[in-house]
Amino acid sequence: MTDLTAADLKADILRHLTFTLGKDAPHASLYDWRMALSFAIRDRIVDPWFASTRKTWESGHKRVYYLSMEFLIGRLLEDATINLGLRDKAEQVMAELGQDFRAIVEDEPDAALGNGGLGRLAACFMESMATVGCPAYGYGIRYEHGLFRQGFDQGRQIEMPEDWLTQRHPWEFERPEAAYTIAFKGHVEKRDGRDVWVPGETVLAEAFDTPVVGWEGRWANTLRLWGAKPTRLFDLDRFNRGDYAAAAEPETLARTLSRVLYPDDTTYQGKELRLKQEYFLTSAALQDILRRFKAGGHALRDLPDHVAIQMNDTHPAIAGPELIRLLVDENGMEFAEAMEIARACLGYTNHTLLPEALERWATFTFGNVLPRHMQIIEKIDAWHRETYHPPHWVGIVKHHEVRMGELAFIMAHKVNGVSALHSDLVKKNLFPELEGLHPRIVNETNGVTPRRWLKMCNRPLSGLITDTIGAGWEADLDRLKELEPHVKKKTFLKAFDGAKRANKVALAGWIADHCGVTVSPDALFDVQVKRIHEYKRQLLNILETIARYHAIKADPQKDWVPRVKIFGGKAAPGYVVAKEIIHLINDVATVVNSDPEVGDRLKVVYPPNYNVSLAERLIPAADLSEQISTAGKEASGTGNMKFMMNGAPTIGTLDGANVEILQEVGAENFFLFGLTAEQVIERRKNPDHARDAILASQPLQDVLQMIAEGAFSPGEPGRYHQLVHRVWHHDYFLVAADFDAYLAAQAEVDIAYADRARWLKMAALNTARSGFFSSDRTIRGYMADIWGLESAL
Ligand code: 26V
Repeated sequence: MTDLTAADLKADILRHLTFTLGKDAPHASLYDWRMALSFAIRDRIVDPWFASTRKTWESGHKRVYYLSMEFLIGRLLEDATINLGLRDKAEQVMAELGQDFRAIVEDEPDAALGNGGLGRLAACFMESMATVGCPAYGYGIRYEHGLFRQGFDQGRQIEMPEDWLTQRHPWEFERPEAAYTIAFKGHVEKRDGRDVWVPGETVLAEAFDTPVVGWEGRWANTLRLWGAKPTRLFDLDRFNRGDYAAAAEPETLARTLSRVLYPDDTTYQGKELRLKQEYFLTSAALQDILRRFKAGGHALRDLPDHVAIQMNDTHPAIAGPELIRLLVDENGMEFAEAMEIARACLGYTNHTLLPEALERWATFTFGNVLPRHMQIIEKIDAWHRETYHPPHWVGIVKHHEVRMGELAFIMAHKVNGVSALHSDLVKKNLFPELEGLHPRIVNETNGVTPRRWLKMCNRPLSGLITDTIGAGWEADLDRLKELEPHVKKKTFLKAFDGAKRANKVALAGWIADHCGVTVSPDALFDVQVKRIHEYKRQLLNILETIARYHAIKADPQKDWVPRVKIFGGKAAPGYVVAKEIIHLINDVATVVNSDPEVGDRLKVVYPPNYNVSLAERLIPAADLSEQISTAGKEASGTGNMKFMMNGAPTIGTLDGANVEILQEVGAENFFLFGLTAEQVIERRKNPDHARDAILASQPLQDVLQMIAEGAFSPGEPGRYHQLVHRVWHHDYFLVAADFDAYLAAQAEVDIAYADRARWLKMAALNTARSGFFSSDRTIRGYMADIWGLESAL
């Protein structure tokens, strides 16, 4: 940790304000102060960063390369100050300079270079790899526009461009010298018996490095994001002919590659630009990896001793064929040896079982964009057939499609799922034949970084934890177990309650300011935040909300436990059904919140534009964590872990990592309901499962009738006819079948919440037993089981 004094820090900030920003303090804006502070903090990361790099070079330590199309990093300033042990000093110094630290922190744009879970996991992993001293590079794309900004127009989602890069990004270092040519298209020729790719297009990938510092600044790694640039800046011939717009075409074309993140993480579409982005990232990364490896003076056959490459889902699965191409075409290695080396280096993480999200490319598109890789893939497929004799329906290229899951599986020495249940389903349902031929599936249950998701976002609670068990739990999260003996003490529970309440009061203020809704901090804050998807069943939650509303109206005098239902999340722009659910939630909010008879008994709020920063605000203030996906569909979930750490019990199904949360926290501290993954499959065999469930449930009938009659769409009763029809007749995610069980579980929640002592104990035990879900534990698992390396600390 840096021993920088407050006076030093202040001098650094003022120096940057003057010499980097060119501003005189009396004229500096919030932006200027943020930049000055960020640069002063960044200066402090550089030392551990260089030291870590130097140490890795000198010891010849193996390195991990994490390839991901998404890194959902969020804001970096406060996180960096915390890991450097400078947070409180920074706050104090800024106050001395007349600046509000919180305002400065919140002025930073939220870097949303990812869709959801997969991208946020990559960001948590970067921080944990730095914390545990795992030498690593993250490789991704420096999207000019991250995930769209969400707004609501009369309850409907609208999408606006996100522009985090319109301001200067103080954390990155541009590396014009680290640039690689990325080729596309063209054809393959035979020359002297060798296959030679003659590309039709090229672009440049230029590196931008962001240092990622771990807890106490003991280690720092690099997040290297690639920006696309034209290999030829300008078409001078066209310019001279007076065609000025066309002259700039190469530039426009190239930049398109790193222009925008694909916002649809639910349905796979075989778009050429997406394939090009995937290859752009992967080829740049692999060229960089081989360059660094060669600079270390090693022979290529020793690559697996020095290099572990992790593919975050199949998006970078072209890494297999690309590595073979580089080894064979550019370094003269034989195919068989190249295969062996590539497989020893590569690992593949699967993050979804949803068939519609599994990547497959038409061989026509693939062969057109990457003709040489298409040849190599066919060769790999043939090699696999001849070596393992799989059944005829198993393979990489089938029905004129390249299946990226199979490609990734075959090219990796280890394949992993992201929770115990999910890994099991990957084995049994996704790759049963391949796993039978050559077993390689392991489990690495996800985790989240407790520095951001507890220490930073929940100061009242993390302060209490430190006061109770002492410092150091941040990097040794199992120590939260030491809270358990205190959970019996009234004084501790009271302090725990106080911390939660402080967060709820703060959130209530924010909701009043930003959503125009008044909520009582005494109400139970019931939170469901995640991408909107049918399988995540936000619909189940809003139907229960309507049932509650209906019941309150029927019996307003009953002793209701007041609730605030909080929703957050974006729908993919083309996902019509998800957008309809958003609209319904907003419509229900309008009706419920303006019903004077309901008052504080029920409120519904849906702040727009859920992102990492909003998660940091909502999760610490949550009383109840909604994790209600159809069993068998949520690979793991990571939001569920964040809620648990912050002392919010889960209402949830036996899905993803909920299973392990339940196991850790104990059934008495978890509101379990719903069909299991096996029962889901059984139930679907009855074609009338939804109808049967609806007819057996009066509350559900009432709810569906209210919606159908236009109770929430007064001017337009037909607005939700399709939605209601789908529940009756096409309820693939079993909302109806699980409805009554969910209602009952919610009633249990009310009873438990009304018993203050019982609730506080449950909440505190959730925090105390969340140690397993630190991403430090996850990373140590990958290091031991997949990457084969030890900490360099
Ligand atoms: C798929 C696609 C399809 C092609 C176009 C762009 C795109 C972008 C992302 C995805 C994959 C989404 C998979 C995903 O995010 N899975 C989530 O991973 C989390 C971390 O392992 C896990 O906690 C969630 O349960 C899982 O849904």
